[in-house]
This record gives sequence, structure tokens and C-alpha cells, in this order.
Amino acid sequence: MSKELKFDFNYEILPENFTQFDVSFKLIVVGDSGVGKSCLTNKATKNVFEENYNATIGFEFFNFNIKFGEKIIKLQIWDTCGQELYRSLITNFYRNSSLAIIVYTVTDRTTFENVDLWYKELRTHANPNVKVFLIGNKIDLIDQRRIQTEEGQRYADQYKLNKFIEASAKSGFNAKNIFIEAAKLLYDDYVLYHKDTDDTDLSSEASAKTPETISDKKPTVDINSKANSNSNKDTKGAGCCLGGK
Ligand SMILES: Nc1nc2c(ncn2[C@@H]2O[C@H](COP(=O)(O)OP(=O)(O)OP(=O)(O)O)[C@@H](O)[C@H]2O)c(=O)[nH]1
Ligand SMILES: [Mg+2]
Repeated sequence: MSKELKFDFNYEILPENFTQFDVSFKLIVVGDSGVGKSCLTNKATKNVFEENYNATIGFEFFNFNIKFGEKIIKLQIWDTCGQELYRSLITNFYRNSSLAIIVYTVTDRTTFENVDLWYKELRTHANPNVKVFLIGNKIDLIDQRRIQTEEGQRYADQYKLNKFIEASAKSGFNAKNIFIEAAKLLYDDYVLYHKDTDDTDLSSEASAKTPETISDKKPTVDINSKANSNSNKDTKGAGCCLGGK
């Protein structure tokens, strides 16, 4: 049985084109062609669903903005294409991501078996601290389901992935929740890490510090304070940067 995620914290989802943020994180979405990566991302960020299949060429970029208390978190999402032809292009994005979302469709066993390949790619190219979500998509296609919830969960448990979620881009079931969960996990981790250093004041003072000053404390997360221009141009760093409101 697919469970809908419920949250015991308050949040407010902001429009995709909202430009201000306190801290941002980079996410990458990977998985076989046609599993619904673009549909899930589109549903979560723009609330649209496309029935026709338009294969992504290379990658596409999305924003997901969310507010926890007074803090605005921006997720910069790289939706990649599943086609073999573009694999080498994707490897560059792994390195910069704080969290990777591996998607398969519950209607096609091959896409589930290939999760292993995506996970290996990730382990080869990504930051060792990268967080990983496993998503079983298209659960609205009840009669065509080939992978049961337990099987997906078992895989996630076996590899100690951060979260296993079943979803449907078509019905919207859990689509937004994937990114709410991702933002909360990344932000909580960030706050926990900076709690002894007062860097949770993410506004002026923290932004003024050099990237070296901050990243010294956690070498695997390169916080690029110059990336607070609110533009989408920053693809450097390792997945997290401070913003300026
Ligand atoms: N029934 C159903 N169809 C879906 C769902 N998600 C995606 N689809 C359909 O699956 C097809 C592929 O979806 P995409 O989101 O383009 O797949 P993708 O993973 O981005 O594929 P690539 O860009 O080629 O890697 C489209 O025809 C979608 O309409 C879902 O949750 N339910
Ligand atoms: Mg796509």
C-alpha cells in the first residue's frame, strides 16, 4: 500500500519564480527514460501534467521554493534525460548535488532493476555525503503494477537510502511531497551542522563570509556565498549556497 507523506512541521510553498532565498541546494533527478522524471518535477513545481511523452534532451532546470518559519529554501532541480546517449553529460551534475532522486516506474521491472545502475553511477560521481531518495512512480496505473511497495522499500533499506516514496505525477500523489521532504531534510541537516557556529543566521553576516571560511567547517559542502545573486547561473559548488534577501 502506498503511503501519502504527512508532515508534522509548518511550511509554505512559494511560486517557482520567487527570487529570494536564504539557502539553496542542488538536486538531481535520474532514472531510465520514460519513468516520469520530468512529469514529477513539472507536477511538483508548476502543477501541470503532460500525457504526451516529450523526452528530455540533455537536462532541464526547475526551482522549488519553500519557507520553513522565516527561512526561504530554494531547491535547484536538474531534471536529466534517461537516454544512454547523454549519460556522460549527467555525470557533471552529480558532483554538484546535495540530493539525488532516483526514479523508476512501478509498471516496468527493467526500470526498477536499473536503479542499481543509477545508484552505482551516483556513488561513482557524486559527493560521498549525497542524500538519496528512491521514487516508484506511476502508481495510478494500478492494473499495470509490477513492483510492489515492499520491494521498493527493501531496496531503499538495503542501501540505506534516505527515503523511499511511491508517487504519481498524473494524480499528483506525493509529487510535491518528495520535494518538501527533500528540502526539510537538507535544511535540517544544514541547521544542525551550523548550530554551534551561529551560521543559521543565513542572512547578511553569513552571506558576507568567504566560501572558504564556511566550507572549512564542512569540507564536503562547498557553500558559495557569491551565488546569492538569485540567478540560476551558479552551477559551481557542491550543492548548497547561501542566499541574500
Ligand atoms: N499514468 C501515468 N503516466 C505517467 C506518469 N508520469 C509520467 N507519465 C507518462 O510517462 C511518459 C514519460 O514521462 P516523462 O516525465 O517524460 O519521462 P522522463 O523520465 O522524463 O523521460 P526522459 O526525459 O526520456 O528521461 C509520458 O507519456 C507521461 O505522460 C504517472 O505518474 N502516471
Ligand atoms: Mg524527461
